[in-house]
Amino acid sequence: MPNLTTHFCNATFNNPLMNASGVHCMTIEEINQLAGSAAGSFVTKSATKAARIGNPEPRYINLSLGSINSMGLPNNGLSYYLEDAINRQKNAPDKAFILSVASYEGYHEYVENMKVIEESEYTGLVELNLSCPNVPGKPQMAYDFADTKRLLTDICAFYKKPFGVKLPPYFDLLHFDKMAEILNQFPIKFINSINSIGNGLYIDPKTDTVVIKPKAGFGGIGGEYVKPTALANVRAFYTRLRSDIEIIGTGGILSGQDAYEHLLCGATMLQIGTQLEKEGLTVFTRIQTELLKIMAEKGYQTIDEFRGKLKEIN
Ligand code: RRO
Repeated sequence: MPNLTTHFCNATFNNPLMNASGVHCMTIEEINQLAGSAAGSFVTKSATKAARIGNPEPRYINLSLGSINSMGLPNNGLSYYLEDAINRQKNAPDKAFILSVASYEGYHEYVENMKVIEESEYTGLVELNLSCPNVPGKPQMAYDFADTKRLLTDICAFYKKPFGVKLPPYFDLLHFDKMAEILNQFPIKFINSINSIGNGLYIDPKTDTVVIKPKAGFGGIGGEYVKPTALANVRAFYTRLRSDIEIIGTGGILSGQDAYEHLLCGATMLQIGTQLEKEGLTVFTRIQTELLKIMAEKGYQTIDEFRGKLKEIN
């Protein structure tokens, strides 16, 4: 019988499945439910310095092929998630998870937030979200290559704990080359690829109306729509990043086959956003069962036997 044991950033997990940040991780109650679920680990809602209520509703809509959102970084503030993370580390030191941190104000808030974490007792993993597409007037940091390099330079000058970056999708091979070249210069432990595909538009055919209120209906697209883009991003970075930088594959994971494909492209952990929102916490057991079945059919005992081994046509 195959097993899904996963090693990621010096920690061991029963399986590679996690929530994607933003789904089921806003409150300590939701985080506790994730921690007690069949997921191998979890990530918290991207936190800003101050708590935020986010954009006006409706701001998240499930679609038949995925979802569209313009949440606008609603969260309970960094100190809420950081205090909870410190408590969790004390109570269950062998259960690793990821604290997600973002910025509403821009460049300087990213630096300030990382300073707060560096000076805290928390020593676990941090995901620096460089790709929120939904703050009106604020571009996605990781689409600005020069600013991303400057920000990582500033942060790495003082930040000495393990961290990774959440990236937006890229669509050009030169952009993969450029971003990988930047990331390879820094002691990051992982990347998470991809965030939602920013600024899509969905129209209700019955009413000729957009379906979310913020930003005239423009929002981040997730789910089935984004799987080919997500797989391409995971693969592109797997083949370009230093081998010690691990990859969290996110985007379009609805089934064991989708999970298998992300692993084949080189992902180590796997995050589920839209499908978790649609199906609830039982998604984790279902996808594990489906993935184990695929592995058994292909004769694999462990994920390490096939991770990254996507075949090309010669
Ligand atoms: O809160 C959001 O609007 C949001 C964030 Br921070 C993100 O990183 N990705 C997304 O699709 N929505």
